[in-house]
Order: sequence, then structure tokens, then C-alpha cells
Amino acid sequence: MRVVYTPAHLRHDPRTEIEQSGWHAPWEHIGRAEAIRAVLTADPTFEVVEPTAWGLDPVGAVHERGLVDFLAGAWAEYQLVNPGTSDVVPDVFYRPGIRRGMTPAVEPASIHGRLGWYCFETTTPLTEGTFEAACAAVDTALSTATIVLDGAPSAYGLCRPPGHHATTANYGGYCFFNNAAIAAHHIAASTGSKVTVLDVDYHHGNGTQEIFYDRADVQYVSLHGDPVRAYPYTIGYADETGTGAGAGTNLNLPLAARTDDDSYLDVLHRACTAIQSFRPDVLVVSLGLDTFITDPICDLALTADGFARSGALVGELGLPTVVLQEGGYDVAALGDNVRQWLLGLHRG
Ligand code: Q9C
Ligand code: ZN
Repeated sequence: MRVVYTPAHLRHDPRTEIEQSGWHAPWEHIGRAEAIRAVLTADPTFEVVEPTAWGLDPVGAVHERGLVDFLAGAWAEYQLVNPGTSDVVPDVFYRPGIRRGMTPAVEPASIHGRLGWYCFETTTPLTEGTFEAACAAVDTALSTATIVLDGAPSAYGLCRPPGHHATTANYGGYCFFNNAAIAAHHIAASTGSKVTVLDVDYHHGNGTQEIFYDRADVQYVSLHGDPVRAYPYTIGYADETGTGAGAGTNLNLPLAARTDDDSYLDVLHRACTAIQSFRPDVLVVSLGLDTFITDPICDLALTADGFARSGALVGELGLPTVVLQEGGYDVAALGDNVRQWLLGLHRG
């Protein structure tokens, strides 16, 4: 199985994460992707290849122009007013209520205002090379999709930074551009086929859901920690099923804390049944391993065997499958967990 990887991810190198009223070393860091690469490189089942460059057109097909332009220039613009800063985060967020009863706000002119216009939370710092790394993660996703469109049964893109929390117009949740959504849209638009995005990251992929919520040609199916207790809290509920032409094409399957392998596989089986009913031509998997039993920021209880069984169940769908990396924060286990999932897919 081909693995698409580029060292360009090293350019997104945050030092801090502001979370739960404190700050600490970031959970999402360069060591994650390097740990996965090390494990896959050591297994002859996998062949590591570099992505090709796609430019910004496929990004602009999914994201608002304003977000793309902002991310391209924000770090440099911020240095002009706050020289020497390494991790750039907003200190103000735009909330519609602040102008209730008035004309809606327009994008502010100030870099400080623009940060809070495009970013929706505090854990996603911009660093000097973040934009380049985010573009390289998109290149990785699109190159992985191309391997599958060219006939491989499956391929894996080691995307970093991850993508599924990035919406049409906002970034956050460690995500800048929505790699999986850009790949899914590219596949659907360039081939005229139907695509399912199956999201197995612990966190609900709010960005992917929002991007495809009104579309009939892209189905979104997600298993995730119930937003009653889990990030992103305000989206990811079971009653969110799609709108307009996309009515019925969105399926959220929220999970209880400590969900184990057997219960998880039951829910994944329901997800696969829904995918079969949609009859997609291609499957894109948002692969998060933060459902792992010892993940430091999540509360499910999957094991390596659960990942192998999950991959195999998805493989039994028999669909051309583009697997793209999202979360997973137990770095000591992350590489092997990815490997188990992919080997399961390979067998299934
Ligand atoms: N106390 C991904 O896994 N922090 N993003 C949540 C909850 C952000 C996770 C804070 C989690 C983002 C790709
Ligand atoms: Zn996650």
C-alpha cells in the first residue's frame, strides 16, 4: 500500500496550546507524523512516496477565498505588529450576538480582528510555516486520492496538520484546510461520482459535515464522542441529517465514554450499512486514532485489535478507499495503531 508523506509538515511547529484555562505543550506536534512514518517505513507492506504540488485551486473549491488569503498572509502580517511572536492565536472572537439587531459584521481590517474572524478557538496556533504545511497536507490528500483514482484499491495520506474541523470559512481544532473534504470534492467533481467520507476520529468532523451538509453527491458518516461531553460541543448530534438536496446524506453516531472494541464495531457496522445504502463509488476515511484506550485527551477505549477489526470491516465494503490521517495523541502507540488499521483494511 502506498503511503503519501512529505517532510513539509515539519514547518507547522507550534510550541504551546491554550486549553482549559491553561497552557501546555501542544498535543498536535511534529512527532506525531514522524512516529507514524517510522512505523510504516519499517513494514515492507508500505511504500512511502512524496505528494505532487496542486496549487490553491482545489483549496478554493471548498474554502472561502477570504480564509485562504488570510492563512497565506497572517503570520507575516502579525509579525509586523507583534515582532518575535512564535505562536499566533486570537485574543478576540467574533460572535454574532455582539451586533444583535444591527447589520451583520464585515471582515475587520485589523490583523487582531481578522484572527478572531477566521479562527474559532484557541488551540490552533499559526507558526511561521503553518500555511506551507497546510498546503502540503492538501497536496498529500489529493495525491493519495489520485493513487486510488488511478486504480489502487486503497492508499494512505499522512496528512499533518489534520483537517476535519476546518469549515468553509473558519479554522480550528488543530486544522487549517479540510484535507478530506478537499479530496472528496475533487473526486466527486472530477469524476462525477458519489463519495462517502467516513470519519472515525474521536472528534466530530464539524468542518466536513458543514461543507457537505446540503450536497447529494457526498455523504458524511461519523462515529465520535457524544458532543454532549466532547469537543466541538455544538455540532455532531444524531438529529443532524443534512438539508436541501443533502437531506438524509449526513449520519452522526455519537458514542458513550469508555466505548470498547465490541460496542464500537457494532456502531461501525451500522455506519457501513448506511454507506452501502448510499452506494458511493469512492470512500474517503478520516482516520483518527484518538479513540485509543490510552489517548491522553479522549475517553473511548479501543485497542489495537479494535483498529485492525475496524479497518477490516471498512475493507469489506469493497470500495476504492482513500485513507487520510486526522487525530491521535498517544504518540507511543500512534504508529502501530495506524498500521493495524491499514493492515486490517488491506485484509478486509
Ligand atoms: N477540552 C483533532 O483530533 N481541544 N482535533 C479540545 C477539549 C481541541 C482535536 C479541548 C481538540 C481538537 C484533529
Ligand atoms: Zn480528533
